[in-house]
Amino acid sequence: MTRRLIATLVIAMLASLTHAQICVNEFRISEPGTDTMNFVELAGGMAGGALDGHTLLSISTEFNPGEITFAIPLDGESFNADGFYVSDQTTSGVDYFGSPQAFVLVAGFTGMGGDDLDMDDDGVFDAAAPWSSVVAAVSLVDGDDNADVDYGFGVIVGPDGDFTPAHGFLTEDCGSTWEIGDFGDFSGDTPGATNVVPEPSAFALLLVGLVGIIRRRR
Ligand SMILES: [Ca+2]
Ligand SMILES: [Ca+2]
Ligand SMILES: [Ca+2]
Ligand SMILES: [Ca+2]
Repeated sequence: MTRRLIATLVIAMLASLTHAQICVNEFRISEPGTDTMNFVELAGGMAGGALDGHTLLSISTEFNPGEITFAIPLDGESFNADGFYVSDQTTSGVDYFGSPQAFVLVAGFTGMGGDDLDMDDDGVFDAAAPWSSVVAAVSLVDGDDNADVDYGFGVIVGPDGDFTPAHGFLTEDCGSTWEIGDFGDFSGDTPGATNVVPEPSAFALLLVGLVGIIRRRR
């Protein structure tokens, strides 16, 4: 291998590392009673990687679609040693609405919280979006009669019956399959740590076994 080729390969490797596949990995937006445990978890970052220049947005996709309901600047923040970053309610002070919204991690944000990117609510941003790039995004939907808007962020999670999922997580960190968690049970919440698919309970396994027996008898 020539030195030039080796240098090119090293540069390509470094580029792929600095642009590690960052994802929105888990979220909680509601719970019984007063919300205290809202969070959005990012994963796939470099250990200790800085989030300077990045902003976490919540963009409404149902009521006044296109409104940047929350804009959380991440300057000074960084991924932990395992590549996770959690924006939680305690530190951000943000209590997300329990309605359809998109979580969008952007770089180079030039807008403000409260900006409405879609004044005529036609599902298309009225002007160039106020950021330089989308790093990761996920859209939450519900199952009610109010149409949800899809701004094309790619990944859609929900509905949970008629509701917006209160808790959602990828079954593998930065994988491709979302699972909807429980509204009132936080035992499956893993902010800042690897996502875990809960083991089915003994009762659920018993039910599965019974269904199998009934099916075999038919
Ligand atoms: Ca709007
Ligand atoms: Ca529009
Ligand atoms: Ca809806
Ligand atoms: Ca997690």
